[in-house]
Amino acid sequence: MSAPFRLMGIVNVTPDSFSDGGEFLDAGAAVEHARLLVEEGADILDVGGESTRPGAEPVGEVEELRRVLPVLEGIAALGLEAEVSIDTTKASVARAAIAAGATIVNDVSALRADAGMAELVAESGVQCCLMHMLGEPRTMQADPRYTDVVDDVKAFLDERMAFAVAAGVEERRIVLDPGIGFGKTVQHNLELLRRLGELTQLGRPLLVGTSRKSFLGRIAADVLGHAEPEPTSERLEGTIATNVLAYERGASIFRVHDVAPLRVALAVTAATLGGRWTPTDATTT
Ligand code: HH2
Repeated sequence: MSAPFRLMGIVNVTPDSFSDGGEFLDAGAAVEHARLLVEEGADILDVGGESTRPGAEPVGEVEELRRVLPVLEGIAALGLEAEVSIDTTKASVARAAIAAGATIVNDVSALRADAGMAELVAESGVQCCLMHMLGEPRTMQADPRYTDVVDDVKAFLDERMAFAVAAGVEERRIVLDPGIGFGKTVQHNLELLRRLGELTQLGRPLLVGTSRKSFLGRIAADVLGHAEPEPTSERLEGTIATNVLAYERGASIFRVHDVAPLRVALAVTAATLGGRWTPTDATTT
């Protein structure tokens, strides 16, 4: 039986991503990283050429294409057993990525940033992830406020889904994402995870991205008695805890940097919640 969840491995081709900026800027290194992620069990590779970390400056279309296209082409040439997703808010970048084999558009603006994006997704028949973000990356962490963060995010996702469907995107191709860390305080992130089940009422698969995010570094530092947030390399425990919880509350796609440990953690969670475990190799007991 195939796993009841999908792992989306992160391939950032940026100089400034919050956790792995600059590591895979070279196309060859990024493609090799993608290959390793698939070997570890990634079902989807999410390729992005523009950082969306808090305070990040926007990247122009030419530069974004220069970063991601050789990587997308390199991944396609390897013929990996994974779907490819393009993490972009620009229709031109998404179009080129689709031509290079991407089958998912991961738009953190939920089709708001580029007037041409909805039409592109509709006509190309790709899947599309609609994510909640309050404000824009440059300013989103400046005092975000909600009436009720879960109700507000839910209403937003419902509205964006209706927008996408009205633009001709088939509902069955839409995935929804509460946008952990995008215009949210630590409390907002925790509340969204605690009540994630409420978002399943929207009737679409839920994607979550908590991997190595700063709220995990802040909680870990508090526990350990450190003054500064734990570095991104030390946030695996929090990443596992939040993804396990999100699975239990109905999420099915997990956007992560560390595919291998998350695959094991989620497989154990799924087996525990299901009350049974069927070994892949029948000789194992
Ligand atoms: N988070 C990031 C980027 N893209 N897409 C979705 N759907 N959901 C997320 O939570 C999400 C996302 C930020 O993480 P990362 O790519 O590691 O960092 P950066 O934006 O700095 O490149």
